[in-house]
Amino acid sequence: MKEFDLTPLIKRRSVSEIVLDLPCDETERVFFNGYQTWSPSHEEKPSIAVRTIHPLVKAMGRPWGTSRYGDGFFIRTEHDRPGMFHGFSYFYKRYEEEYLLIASTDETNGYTIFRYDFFKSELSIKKDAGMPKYDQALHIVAFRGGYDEVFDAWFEAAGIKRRPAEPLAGYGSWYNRFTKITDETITADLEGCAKVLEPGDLFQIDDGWQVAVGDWTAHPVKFPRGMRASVDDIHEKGFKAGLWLAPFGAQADSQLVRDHPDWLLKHDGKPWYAGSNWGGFYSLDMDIPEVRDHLRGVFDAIFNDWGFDLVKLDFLYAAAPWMTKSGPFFGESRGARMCRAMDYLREWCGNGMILGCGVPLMPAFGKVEYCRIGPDASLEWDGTFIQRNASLEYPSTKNAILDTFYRRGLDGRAFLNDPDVFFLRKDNIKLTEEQKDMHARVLAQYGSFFLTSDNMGDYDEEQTAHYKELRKVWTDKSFTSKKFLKGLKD
Ligand code: 9PG
Repeated sequence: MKEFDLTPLIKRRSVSEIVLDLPCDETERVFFNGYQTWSPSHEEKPSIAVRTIHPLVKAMGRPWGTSRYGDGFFIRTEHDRPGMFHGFSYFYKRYEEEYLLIASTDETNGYTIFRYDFFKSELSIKKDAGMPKYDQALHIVAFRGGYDEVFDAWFEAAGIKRRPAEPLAGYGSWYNRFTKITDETITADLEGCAKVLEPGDLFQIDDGWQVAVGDWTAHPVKFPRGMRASVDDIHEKGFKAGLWLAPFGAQADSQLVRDHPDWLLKHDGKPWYAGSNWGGFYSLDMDIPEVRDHLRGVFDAIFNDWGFDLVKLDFLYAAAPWMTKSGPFFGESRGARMCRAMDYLREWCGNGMILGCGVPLMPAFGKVEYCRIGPDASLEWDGTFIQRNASLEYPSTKNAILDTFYRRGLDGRAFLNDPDVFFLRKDNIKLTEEQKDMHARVLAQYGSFFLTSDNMGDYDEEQTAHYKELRKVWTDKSFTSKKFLKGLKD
């Protein structure tokens, strides 16, 4: 496919920015890719006001770092202003089935940030560059055509190939028991899964197994047998074993923070607080050689001593909130830093499979086998009132469905998309039967990961049959209705 020539649209340009004259009308839609995994990434009517966090709420959330999950601490937006959009690494506008895709071919020198002003008909494309000693240039391409055509052309032009991997179905422990997992609950869930899942499926242990975030050893009371014993049990049932961790995070009350306060990433001389989870956590500075040695050792234990097949690497955004402020990479941009973090992870994990999560997407392209492409599924349809208003990256089944659909172009090109889990259970869930079914069908159709977080041992015959039917949709991609978009969107 031939590149689309943007030259006639250029209003102004410099090395690191292009401003295009790009009128849009109400019959067209624009797509902006959110900062990271959990960020809303939807097609929108160009004249609407997208959701932003109220400035007062943002200020109130400061002690909890509520804007540090997303780009709210470094991107300025005007609250409630219609016709203003921004996003990262790729953008498209659509008229019916024709797409104009403008996308970055290289983020190793920084993020490509798209900002659109509908009322001015202006699209600015700007490199979030580092200091002048680093390449400041935009690297973009544009294509016009059908959805798959333009995405194929982009990945071809960028020379990005996904890592070979197979789609995975299975179970993840988070969305039922959350951190309240123990050797007993894992064993019980494993027995339940063995009744419904198939050999080769994934059984993934999520947050809650460790002593603390930062202290990546099995919790001695919750997992007295150690993690190797769980892996052996999982393998015995014929499943692949997965383990969650947040390698660039350290919770405030961890042993790591007590022993090595010097390992924390500093910003303006203070440790960078990366979010409120686990009573608050900090970022580790990967430019400290001891931090890299430590993490290399953590992955060595997980893959080689304990025998896990896959790691779910979460809260990865914490590695690169700012331009690098010290060390040999002084002055590199935040996007460059994030790309480098992904290279380290790839190196430390060797050929072990990685599921990326909480990560700016393009730095993960071709680096991880699987990547979460949306927010956490929530037990209520659209999160809680506080969650909805505090952050854009909040757990929401509704937003999980939308991101799954609107980021489907990445699936099988950048990595295999993980749209997060679905639910068929009847207890500990506030979704209606209809919502659960629609959610599961959209995930089955547009995702390559197909996990539930139910205790499958509790499924009755009807639920088991429902699971099997959905699983067939997942393998055959036989669900075609787009009715779910009605009611979620215009
Ligand atoms: C474990 C969980 C699960 C889940 C991940 C991630 O914006 N937030 O406050 C926010 C917190 C947690 C979170 C997502 C967003 O969940 O996506 O699958 O592994 O961590 O702690």
